[in-house]
Amino acid sequence: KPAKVVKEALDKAAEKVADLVTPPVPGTPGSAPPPLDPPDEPQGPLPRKPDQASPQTRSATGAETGAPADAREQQGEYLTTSTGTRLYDTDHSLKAGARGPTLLQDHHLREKITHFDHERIPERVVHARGAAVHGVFVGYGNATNVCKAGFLAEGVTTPVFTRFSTVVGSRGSADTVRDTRGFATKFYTAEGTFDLVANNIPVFFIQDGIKFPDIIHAAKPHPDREIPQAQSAHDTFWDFVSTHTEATHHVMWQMSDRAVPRSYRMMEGFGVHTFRLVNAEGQTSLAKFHWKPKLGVHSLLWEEAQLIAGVDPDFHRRDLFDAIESGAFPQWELGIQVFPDTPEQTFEGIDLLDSTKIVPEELAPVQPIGMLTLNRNTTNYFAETEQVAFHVGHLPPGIDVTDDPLLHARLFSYIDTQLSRLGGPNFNQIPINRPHAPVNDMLRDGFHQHAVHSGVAPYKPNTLDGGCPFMAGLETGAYVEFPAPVAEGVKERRAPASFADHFTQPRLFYRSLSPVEKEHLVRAFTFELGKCYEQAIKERELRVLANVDAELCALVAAGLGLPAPEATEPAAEVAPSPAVSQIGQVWPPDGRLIGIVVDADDPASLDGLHALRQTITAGGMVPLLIAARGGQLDEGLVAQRTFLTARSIEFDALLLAAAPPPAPDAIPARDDKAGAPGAAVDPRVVLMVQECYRHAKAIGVWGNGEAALLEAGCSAGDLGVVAGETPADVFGEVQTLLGEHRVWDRFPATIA
Ligand code: HDD
Repeated sequence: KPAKVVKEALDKAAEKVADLVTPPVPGTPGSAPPPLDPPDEPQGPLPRKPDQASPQTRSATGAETGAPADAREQQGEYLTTSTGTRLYDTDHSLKAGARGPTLLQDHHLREKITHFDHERIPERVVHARGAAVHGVFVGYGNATNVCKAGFLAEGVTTPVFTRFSTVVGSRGSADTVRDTRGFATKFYTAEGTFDLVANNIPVFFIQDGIKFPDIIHAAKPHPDREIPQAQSAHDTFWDFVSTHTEATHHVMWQMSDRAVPRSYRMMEGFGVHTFRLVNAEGQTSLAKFHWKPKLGVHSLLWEEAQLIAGVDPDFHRRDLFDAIESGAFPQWELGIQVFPDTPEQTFEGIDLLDSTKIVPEELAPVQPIGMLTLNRNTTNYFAETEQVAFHVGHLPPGIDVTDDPLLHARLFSYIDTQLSRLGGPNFNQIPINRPHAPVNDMLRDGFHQHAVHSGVAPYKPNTLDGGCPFMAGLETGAYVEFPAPVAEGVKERRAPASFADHFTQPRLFYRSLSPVEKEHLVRAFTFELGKCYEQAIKERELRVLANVDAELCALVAAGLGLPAPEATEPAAEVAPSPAVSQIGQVWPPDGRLIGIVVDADDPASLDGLHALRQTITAGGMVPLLIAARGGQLDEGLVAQRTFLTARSIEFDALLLAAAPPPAPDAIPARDDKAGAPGAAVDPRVVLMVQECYRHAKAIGVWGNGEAALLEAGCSAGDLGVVAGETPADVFGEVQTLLGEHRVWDRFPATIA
């Protein structure tokens, strides 16, 4: 009898489950509205876009895994639990009846929510906001006389992963804030990973790493209200740098255009420290690493950067991903400045162990030694960009450290930070961090251990595992620290006397800038100090600037409405370093975005656009048609932007093929203003022209376009405004103007 009862209960339950598993018939009472176009059975994975390959992976012991073992296709599989049990419903928790309480036994519910609760990991304490992509590095072979690292040999191709970042902001902060940019590259070399953890500014705030928490605490938002986000324009930052004058050189770069790059693709990178290179004969040289972008170094204007922070906070990461997706792969040459490895470790009187000093490129030219090409976007931001872990101590044989006290603190800090960020000591087993060189370490166990180590003797010496692993020697590729002499002396907390000059190089920087760059720098200082509340901080920073350059100090003081103090330090004369300036050269316009305003209702404004688009694309640039509405305009011509979605900041140059009347969604201005009801031109087009003009961008006009130009208060005779009968007449000259990035002469600087 009991057996019969059990069977009946089971049969009943089976019926219920069958009910549950049968999908409800859409449209029947009680059923939810059907999702839009749902696939009703598992499908094969969608074809990948070429840039969506998974990260290269190796097993934890370095063996190739072939198809990435950790890659998980989402499409085409049944939904399962994390242990592989197939699921029939993920939308409803298991309840005692449709309106009853949720049951604790619902493993899927608990697993799903628990995992979600733990999805976030601590963001990086600095450089939290970043974007990263894959690429390759090819050595030129000319560095082998100074460095034996195999990846620098001629034609050797090394996979790389490069992460760009801002320093101060949180993960969700805007890209275009005024800040130093990180430029960290992981080279997966055959001799072990090399991480070049660089910045886009060649000097650092501090000379000794023990001060890193101080500068970062000062730069981060105020501890009481946690504002401002990702800004240096606040009291604690200026309080610190005005009292800590070794920061002055870095502050000068940070107030310059370098701190608001136009694109990650248009930034230089600097290893900052001096490294020691060792060649195959064991001879050493000292060297500084540089990244030189193929597209030149270009910046945003401050007003643009501020607008972008609101209009498109993802501007830099979008730019990088779009460029790579369109096949415009950004490139940089890796270069080195090489210095003799003398006991003094100075060059032309400059202390090579002082990370607040540059060696002007005019004194020690940057010699190109290889080419970096970034050519593949990430597949999964978290798995790759968030979990990548760089370390300045990841060095291959041939590259060694010097005694720079900033570098030494970094050698400790980077491994330590990953322990809390990535949850344990096995972070180098995460796919993006796995070396491409074979790994045979004796590190064991710990959180998130992925390797299944065999053997019983992870110690040395041993006999039980046949003495394995063995030690390599110089001939078998061992990393042998160069036996550099250790400075004689006593233990002391003191900097060398040569670190004491805090003003000569800031002066060198200022005097090396072109007038327009000086003007931007003055405005940046005035803006940032103008945001401080404490009068004493502003006055103290003016005293710092007085020791840099009297003109700079006077201009900033005038902007703040304060008296300019006198210098208190003797000012050494300096020879300018033109290499520091980013203006005055001509660069390829590749990857620039060209906005073209057309009138969807005026077919004449589309004349010649097919050919124009081809010319722009063939020149490596991206044409974007802007019209009152989206969609098809003509055969093969689609409006990619509308007056609602477009803003001037997206375009490097603006072309006007029309003067479109106000669209129905335009907000009318006051009757006497441009864009008022009945006004000739849509107010957003007028604004676009005015902003492009203010931001010294090239403007091209033909056909009715001139009417839009006039409505914006500009004219065909203005500098950098190119007028003609047809697109073909106009674009050539616009492209030439783009080579200099902006029409700098439109607003001549007031500084000499
Ligand atoms: Fe640092 C991250 C660059 C000094 C401690 N640093 C970090 C990143 C870059 C730099 C590009 C982001 C790496 C990534 O994308 O994951 N840092 C520099 C440069 C420095 C410098 C060029 C000076 C020349 N850093 C520095 C010092 C210390 C640190 C002096 C500590 C004593 N840096 C860190 C860190 C971070 C970091 C806390 C945060 C996340 C990480 O390391 O992985 O350990």
